[in-house]
Amino acid sequence: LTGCAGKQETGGDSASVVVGFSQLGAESSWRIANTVSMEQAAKAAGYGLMMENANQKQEKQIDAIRSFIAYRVDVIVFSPIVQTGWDNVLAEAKQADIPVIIMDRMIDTQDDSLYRAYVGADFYAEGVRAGEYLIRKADTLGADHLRIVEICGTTGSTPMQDRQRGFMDVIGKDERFTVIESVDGDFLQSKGEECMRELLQKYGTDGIDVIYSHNDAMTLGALNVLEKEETAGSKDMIIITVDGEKDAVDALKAGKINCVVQCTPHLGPSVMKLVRDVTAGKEIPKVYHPDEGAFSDFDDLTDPAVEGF
Ligand code: GYE
Repeated sequence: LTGCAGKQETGGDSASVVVGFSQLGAESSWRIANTVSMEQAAKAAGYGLMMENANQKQEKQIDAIRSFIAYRVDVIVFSPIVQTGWDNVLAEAKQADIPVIIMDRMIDTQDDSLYRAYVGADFYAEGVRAGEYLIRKADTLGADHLRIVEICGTTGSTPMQDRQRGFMDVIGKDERFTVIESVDGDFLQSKGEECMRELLQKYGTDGIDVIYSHNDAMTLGALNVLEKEETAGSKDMIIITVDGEKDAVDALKAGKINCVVQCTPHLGPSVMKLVRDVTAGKEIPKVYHPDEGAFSDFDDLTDPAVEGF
């Protein structure tokens, strides 16, 4: 087992399937819940899970995938931090005849024989939901000029690109809306705070009407900054966020956030079902998107279905 020191193995026995899982990091509650979902689903299926956490470094993910190939795991699962730069290592996996399942974020490649399946959210649809909420809100308020700041996730990642594209496709041609700035918050709460501080310095609370943030961690960071500001008498901004972690849903119920677009981290069971089918030699679907929706201040927020993860 050279080169496999420090890997975490759970469940299964020597006769069972071993899944090599490269997680991209631990940047948010979403990610942590996703890791737990993978661990629990592997355990429930009786599979060994060899997991490596890359701490937001693509090179570490590539190293992990190479070590899974060397170890000859049965299936490789990974959540790519960014979209590009995977072709070589995936060609090595293919060469070694090890099926690859991409989970959560997607890759950008010309050769879709490099992976067997993709399981993850339709991030474009999430961006569309965020935009549709904003249109409805503007209609309700009768607003004719709304200045938007966008706090983006990790540059080059699928959720960042598609949440932006979906949103812009809905609001971009509507003259009531101007995106005055898009900043990179890297999906981190600390960066969300930093971005909000800088945006406030530049525009003041009076210069910003809408915050569209690509994940809850950054939104909660921004809220921390705004809450301090509020004591100095700031106005109400329309805040739209994505994920649906408990703290964000609670903030929605408390009236601090206006819309939470859902993105489920609970992908483990779907992934393990594909692992079962692919190791049994069955055909598997190439793309699987979980069902998702959104909660907002247009909904009855006392409904028990309005719940975070
Ligand atoms: O929205 C964010 C996390 O890739 C969908 O990554 C995931 C995103 C999620 O850091 O909170």
